[in-house]
Amino acid sequence: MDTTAHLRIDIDRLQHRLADLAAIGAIEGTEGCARLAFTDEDKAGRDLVVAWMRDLGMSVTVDRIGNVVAVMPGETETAPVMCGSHIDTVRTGGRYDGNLGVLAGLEIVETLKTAGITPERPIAVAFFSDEEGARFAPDMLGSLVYVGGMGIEEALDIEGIDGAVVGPELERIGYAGAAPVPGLVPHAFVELHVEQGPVLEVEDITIGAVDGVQGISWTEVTVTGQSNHAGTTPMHLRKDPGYVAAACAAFVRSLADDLGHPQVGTVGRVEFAPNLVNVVPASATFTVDLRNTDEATLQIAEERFHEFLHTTAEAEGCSVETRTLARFEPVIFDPAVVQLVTDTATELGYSVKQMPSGAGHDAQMLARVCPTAMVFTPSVDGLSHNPAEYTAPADLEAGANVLLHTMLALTTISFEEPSDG
Ligand code: HGY
Ligand code: MN
Ligand code: MN
Repeated sequence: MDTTAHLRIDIDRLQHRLADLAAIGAIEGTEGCARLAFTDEDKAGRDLVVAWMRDLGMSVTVDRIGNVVAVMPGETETAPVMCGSHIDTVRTGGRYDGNLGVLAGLEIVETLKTAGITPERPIAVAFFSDEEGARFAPDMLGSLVYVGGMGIEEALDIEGIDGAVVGPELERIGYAGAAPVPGLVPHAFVELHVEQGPVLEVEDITIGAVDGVQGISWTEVTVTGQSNHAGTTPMHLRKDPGYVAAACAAFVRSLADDLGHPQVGTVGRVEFAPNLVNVVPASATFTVDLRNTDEATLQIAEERFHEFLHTTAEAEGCSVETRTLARFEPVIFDPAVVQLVTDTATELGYSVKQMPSGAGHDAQMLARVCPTAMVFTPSVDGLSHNPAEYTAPADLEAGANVLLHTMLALTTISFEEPSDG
């Protein structure tokens, strides 16, 4: 007799935690919040979530890159089924991006404890450091280190957009933990996350069973020309990096249009120096974010961009330096776990579709070490990385219930080890 089939999460309790966390770094006049990685706001958010983890009687570990893993004991002392996400945000963050996946995990633990249920396997709830990568690139830094995709010394040396360095910032906020990396390999990993795009809402579907994540390419470009007088310098004598940056931004748009869906391209950060109204810039630094579900097409996009950049800069008499900030190939999630999410949503009476993720997520890193999938809930107007980000309570509840029952199923499912033959 399945004693857990009737279990459902408490949406009011989940929404209260979402609101309490969103109050840290709150963006005035909005529902959103700003907690860039390893800032004081991030520390305050971490301290609040760790306190909730401890209040739930979970054992909490902090590793060397500041990832936090809390564990609810199971009947057996085996590898845990893990859920989680991130609680750092971008500067124009919404209250659900990342936070939902972590707080729904705590809600699941509280639901089980309230029902007096001990799962067969331990249940772990994690938040990974610096998922956004907005202050310290690359994105998904904490989970990348957690799975051994980057060495800890290299990660601790990363310099941010404000000149701060990861290692000293972790020390400063008190999250330079002792737990080793790579971290404990979970039995399986499931991440609940808002879709951050329009698909579920447009198709009026409640749950996304996410089957993969598109490839990501982040490049920082620095174009150097010659600062000069904006009034006296004839146009044909200029070496204007500002013009090169602007031409590149326009090219990124036309490149995405030319390659067609699902190719996307964004110039999100631009800095001119000396950034003054009457000075032809000396230099321009900008970022290019290219993404595609197909690796070969993503490489074509990168090649075409770099060709345009160098041709344009050379014609303008400027020099160019580029730095790769992040480069992750597309990821396919474990079909068995994706199907489990799909079946669980259906059994709970929710409409569901299998779909890829346009955004990067910690799950794409955990997929390197264990069977992994994601659960999406709709984003109103497809909006995210915007304080007006919103998901309706009924959809939050649906996503958390699908996560609850997917996690419970995973505590009893064994994945046959890959055959040696
Ligand atoms: O950039 C991303 O896709 C994620 O929000 N870090
Ligand atoms: Mn996120
Ligand atoms: Mn995000």
